[in-house]
Amino acid sequence: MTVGVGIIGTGVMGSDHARLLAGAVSGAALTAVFDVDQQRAAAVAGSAGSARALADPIELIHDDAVDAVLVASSDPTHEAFVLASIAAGKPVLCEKPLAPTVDGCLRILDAEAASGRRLVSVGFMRRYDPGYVDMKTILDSGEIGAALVLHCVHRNASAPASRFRGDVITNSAVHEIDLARWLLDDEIVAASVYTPRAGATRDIQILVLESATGVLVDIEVFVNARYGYDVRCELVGEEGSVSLDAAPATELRRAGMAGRRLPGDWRPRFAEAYRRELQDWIERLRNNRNPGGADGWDGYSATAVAQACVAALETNTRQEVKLTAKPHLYA
Ligand code: ISE
Repeated sequence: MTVGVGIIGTGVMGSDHARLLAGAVSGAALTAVFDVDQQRAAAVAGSAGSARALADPIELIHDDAVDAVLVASSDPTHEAFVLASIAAGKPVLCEKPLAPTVDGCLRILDAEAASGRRLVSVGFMRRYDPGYVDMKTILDSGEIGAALVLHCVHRNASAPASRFRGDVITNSAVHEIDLARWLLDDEIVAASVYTPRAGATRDIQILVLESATGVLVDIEVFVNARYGYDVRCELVGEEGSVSLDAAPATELRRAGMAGRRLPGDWRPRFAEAYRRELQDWIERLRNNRNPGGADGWDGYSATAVAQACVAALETNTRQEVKLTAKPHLYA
């Protein structure tokens, strides 16, 4: 069975997913796309064989050629499209965040629980990155003992001027928030946020998260680092540590220097993670298995922690994260 996928939103990520579905993922066919920019949608449809550009996102969700929906539109629109997909009984992979507000995420959890089926996946693609998977395997094997501290660095070369304050957390650091929960298999219970030079710039922030079992997570997120896209992390355990450096593994030596070339943004760095994420989504749909990767609960929990971080930033206080009881569907 080939899974027909419809994509809502064909900007940076939507068009990248379209390219992967059309050329690098087996068992899937891109059948329909929608974008508020109809020309952009038509161009993406044209580059992916027989896909049609539709004029209405809800029509796309209900289209007979669409077995599963991929939501890659702007963050505030996610909730409505995920809810409409659940109402249509169709599996939906939503780019992060599941919804920007905690209430929006809770409405999605309620709708999914009422449908009685696991339909929702959230695009926290780092869970599929071979380096992070290796880190988790090492931690789970017990080789470095119990986790104590997770240090993370997340730098973007640049970010639009409109992106400051909370967006730095909800759009960028949210990846590390999900990663920490997944790697440690633990929930985050409290958050504090610091900015250098008495808050003169909010392009760079340090988030300190506390997990339920007492692990500390520090995240430096810097959205205007200028020199390139740079994501690193080190997990310190009682008996050793495991670290993940910036890709690629190759080192260039010339003109008196040795180093790695850094990409301009996240797409080259996480290309394999995106491909594996989509392949796994399709494979599980074809075999009638529950989706893998981040589920609705993970999407909700990441947004709850991100919002606590935003409140910590705004109020300069340590914020506790209070999660609702985990619904049985996600047990
Ligand atoms: C972007 O939206 C992403 O999702 C990237 O993975 C992340 O590294 C970047 O900071 C975000 O702006």
